[in-house]
Order: sequence, then structure tokens, then C-alpha cells
Amino acid sequence: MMLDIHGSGLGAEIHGIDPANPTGIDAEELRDAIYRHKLVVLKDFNPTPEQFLAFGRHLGEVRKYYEPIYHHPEYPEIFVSSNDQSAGGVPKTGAFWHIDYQFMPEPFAFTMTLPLAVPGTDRGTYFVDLTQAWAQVPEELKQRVRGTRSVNSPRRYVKIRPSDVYRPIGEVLLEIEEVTPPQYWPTALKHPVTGEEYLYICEAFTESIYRPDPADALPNSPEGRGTGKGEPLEPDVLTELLHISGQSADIDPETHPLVHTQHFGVGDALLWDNRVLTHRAKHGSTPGTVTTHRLTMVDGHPTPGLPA
Ligand code: 7UC
Ligand code: FE
Repeated sequence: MMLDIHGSGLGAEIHGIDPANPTGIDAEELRDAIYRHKLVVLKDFNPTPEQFLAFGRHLGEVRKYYEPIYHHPEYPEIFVSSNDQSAGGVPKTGAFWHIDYQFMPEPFAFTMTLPLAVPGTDRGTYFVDLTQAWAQVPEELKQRVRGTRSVNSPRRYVKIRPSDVYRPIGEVLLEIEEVTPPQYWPTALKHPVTGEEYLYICEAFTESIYRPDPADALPNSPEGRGTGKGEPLEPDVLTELLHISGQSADIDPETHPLVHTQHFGVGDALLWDNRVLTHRAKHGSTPGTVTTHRLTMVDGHPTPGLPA
């Protein structure tokens, strides 16, 4: 069956997906639609948790989040974001510009979120297409950035767990460094499927940029993913790249030309190419219960991509 796609680009809608028959759609065709449009909305999808998981498995290889506090009690592959403790999960996730799992050795190819409880009409997710951001980087700055790598860590955004209460903070910090050591990615990458070049940094996880020692192994090669050794770039370079890509703290996402705002509809799943989009939760103004389920997948291609 051909996908029923309405619109194009970020926010293109796909209608008529039957949650009871996830394998009824051609997974290859859906992956192509995600690579092409980058963010698609599965309108009126309304799957049960079981159907949601089956759909994710049809699309790619589902990856469980490393921290069990986020796991759905029955389906640990489902990441739960909720301020309702009876729903499980963690409140106020992702309220900062980030790329899911950019601080891990294998970031996700696809993220799919399903809003289940949404107070008001102004909750959603902000997105920036990092291929567009890279295209706006002046040529001279591009030259400075090519061949460099970024240092990425979740340390500023790891949530305190209930089980950490009364633990010494130093011990918790050491554990964060052990569990999630820095990942070194090329600052500019090439999408393994579309071949498009993109800027691969995010405000939440990217800490610095450096020019690696020539002896350092290439990322995405069997020799390893880099050691972090090299010559640091001026911090201004990272500041400028975050600014160009709309991710600076002083930028209002509501007015920035690169930012796409996707508001939530209950039962409409958002599904995106997590290589090339940076995103941030938009918290609305209406109080109340907010619950979202999330699945994350890899797609068999090198993640996050190849050096540009
Ligand atoms: O609680 C959160 O906002 C989770 C965040 C630090 N990581 C999401 C991810 O998939 O990288
Ligand atoms: Fe996220």
C-alpha cells in the first residue's frame, strides 16, 4: 500500500495508518518518507502501547533508554515522559535543544513520540533542521569547522533519580562520567542515506570543538571513535554555530526563522530523522497532566553519519 502523504517537508502528514496492522505498511517506503521530509506526523494513529511497539519494530531496531526510571512499567522499550507519577516515567523531559542520544556511542536514527495527555493547545516540540543550519554557516567558518570534532556529554542534563537522594554528589557525578563518557563526533557530517551535509551539534550536550590529532582514529571506523586528543578551537566557534542554528539560550524559538514548531494532537505520533533535527520540548501555558510515550530506533546505517 502506498503511503497517503499530505504536504511536504517538516510536519508532512501521513494519513490512514492502521495501528492494528503495523506490518501493512512498507517500512522501506516509510523510512524514505522520514529521510525526505525529516519530520512526519502520523495523523490519528492512536496505537495501544503494544501496537506502538510493534510499529517501531517494523520500522527499525528499537533501542531501550539506558536509564530505567524512564521505562514504561510493562514495555521497557517505551520511554515515558509524564508529570503524572501513576503513568511512570519522568516529568519535564527535553526542555532544551538536543539530539536524542548524541552523548552515546550509537545515537538513534529515528525518534517517534506519541502524546497521550495534552493540556491546552500550545504544547509541542520545536525543531531545527541542521542541514539548513549548516547551509547558513559562512564559507570561511565552514572551512574552520571541517575536519574538527565536538565533545558531547549529557552531564548538565542528567536527572537526579529518586534512588540518588542522600548519595554524595561527587559519587553521582563520577558515575555519570563512567556510564556516559564523552563522545567525539565530526562537527559536520554527511547523512548516510541522503548524502546531505549537516551540522552535528546541540546546545544541551555539545561542550566544545577541537581539531583532532592526525593520529586519532576516525569516528565510524572499526578503529574507534576518537580519543578527544587535539587542539581546542576558540569557544567562540561553538557559540557562533549554536547561534546560527537557533539553539542559543538567548534566542526565542517562537520567532527564529529556522525553527519549526509542531504542536501536539493526542494520538498523532511525531516521527523524525534524529540525525539531522535538533529539538526542544515546548511547554504550554495550561497546567494539567502531560504524558508522552516515545520509541527510538536505529536503521542499520552508520550513526550518526559519515564525516562531511
Ligand atoms: O530527561 C531528559 O530530558 C532525557 C534527556 C537527557 N535525554 C534524552 C535522549 O534521548 O537523549
Ligand atoms: Fe528528545
